[in-house]
Order: sequence, then C-alpha cells, then structure tokens
Amino acid sequence: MSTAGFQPTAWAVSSTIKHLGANLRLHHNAVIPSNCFNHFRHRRIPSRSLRVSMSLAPSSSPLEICVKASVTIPNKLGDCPFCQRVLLTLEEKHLPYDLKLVDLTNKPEWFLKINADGKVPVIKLDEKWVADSDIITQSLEEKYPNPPLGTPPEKASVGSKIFSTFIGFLKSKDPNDGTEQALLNELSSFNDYLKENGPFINGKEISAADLSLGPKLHHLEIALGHYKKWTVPDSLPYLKSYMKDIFSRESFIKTRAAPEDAIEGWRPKVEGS
Ligand SMILES: N[C@@H](CCC(=O)N[C@@H](CS)C(=O)NCC(=O)O)C(=O)O
Repeated sequence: MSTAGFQPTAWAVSSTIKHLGANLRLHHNAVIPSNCFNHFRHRRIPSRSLRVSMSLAPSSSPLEICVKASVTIPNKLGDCPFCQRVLLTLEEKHLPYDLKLVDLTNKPEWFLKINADGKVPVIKLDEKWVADSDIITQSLEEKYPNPPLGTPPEKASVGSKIFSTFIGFLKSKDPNDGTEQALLNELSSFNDYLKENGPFINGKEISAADLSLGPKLHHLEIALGHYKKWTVPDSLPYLKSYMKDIFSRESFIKTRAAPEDAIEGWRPKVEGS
C-alpha cells in the first residue's frame, strides 16, 4: 500500500518528516515547519492541494510507519512509548519516514488490515508490514547498520524493570504497599549502573537500550508528576542527568509525546477502569 493509497481521515493523516534537510514532502493538512520556507510557515495546506517533493540530497524513499495519534491535538503524534522508540531509532539512523497517525480509540479498517492485532507501531519493510518495537528495531539495525545502535546482549536488559515498577506504583492506591520502594530500588540500581558505566547504558554512545528506556522514563516523569506529585529524587544524580541528556536530544524532542496525551493515556490505569 502506498502513501497515496490511504484514504486519510482527520486522524489518519500522512505527514512525511525528513531529516538533515534531505527531502521535504508534504501531504494532507501538513503544516510546513521549516524556516527555509517562510512564505509557507504556519499555513495550513488544504487537503490534497499540495504535495511538495524536494530532494536536496540522495536518500531512500520514506519508510511508512503507523503510530498512535494524539487524543488531545488533531493530526499530531500521540503518546505511545513503543512508537517513540522506533521513531527515535529512525531519527538516530537518519532514515526518512512517513507517519500514519492511527486513532486507537476508533481503529480504521485500513489499519486493521495491516495489523489484525490493532497495535502500533507497525512499519513497512521490504513490502511487508512488521509489528512490535522489539522486532522492528532489530530489523532496522540489520537492514540499516549505520550508525550502529545495537546494545551488547549482556547490557540489553539494564533498566528493563523500571517500566513495570513505575506502572505498579502509578496504579497503587495504598501508599504503604511497597510499590514506591520497588520503583526506587530499580531507579537506584540504574543510577549506580550509570555511575560506573555511563553516561549511557553502553557507555559513551547512545544505543538501542537507551532509545527504549528514554520514552518510558519520559512517561514516568509526566505521569507520576501529575498523578502522584512525585519526582525522581535528587539522590539519583546520574539518572537525572541521563534523563536530561536523552530528553534534550533533537531526535527525542521531535518524537516525544505531549504531556496532555501522556496524562490522558495513563488515566485508565490510574482510575482502574
Ligand atoms: N509489544 C508491543 C507493544 C505495543 C503496544 O502495546 N502499543 C499500544 C499503544 S502504546 C497499542 O497499540 N495499543 C492498542 C491496543 O492494544 O488496542 C511493542 O513493543 O510494539
């Protein structure tokens, strides 16, 4: 299925994001963000009225990727940490991609045809739709090895219990049930790990494990800040600086969830529905 083959609804919009000034293509309802095109800036392009394709440097055609749409801002990327993980991988590898925003509260037929499980992210690789961020990031590493982002197997699970312990604490209604301490234990051992081995999980360079953990820590910060008035303690300075480093990367800023979406996304877990 090609980009043009989609019948975009308000929530199924295609907007191509390009990197390093390589290409710029605009599709339905896209807002041109680049300073290079001041006469177009912030002007909403009427549906189907404009398709700009401009090549400043050779690059492969964009990879099509289905991701969660925002529930608070029309035509914006939503708050799925697994989608962000894949988008970060694409950004860090400087691979062009074409976002298909999917309304997960009302999944379109075209999306369910692509992935009957109804989960995002899903990416098209070699004419096949591939689901699951673990499989996608591994496939991207094999297909596009440069720059290398692989994390050595012995380090790949560092920090991997943080997300589940965060969810346990977020859902907890009893302040004495040990879920806060369980999270603190995980964060604290990660802080110690970074002190010895950092600044990233694999040392000096960012790698796949950081691109998986970064979005989860972003959700942790937003959701616990909002629902529990809880912040990462100052006694964990290596973790704090790790978060700051990852959150301030260009790739992260481009692909991160809006706080309003993350708050809405976690509400059912907090309210137990
Ligand atoms: N293991 C999957 C998890 C993906 C996942 O749970 N995605 C959520 C959004 S964050 C989803 O698509 N939920 C829709 C649903 O379950 O109906 C991965 O790593 O890609």
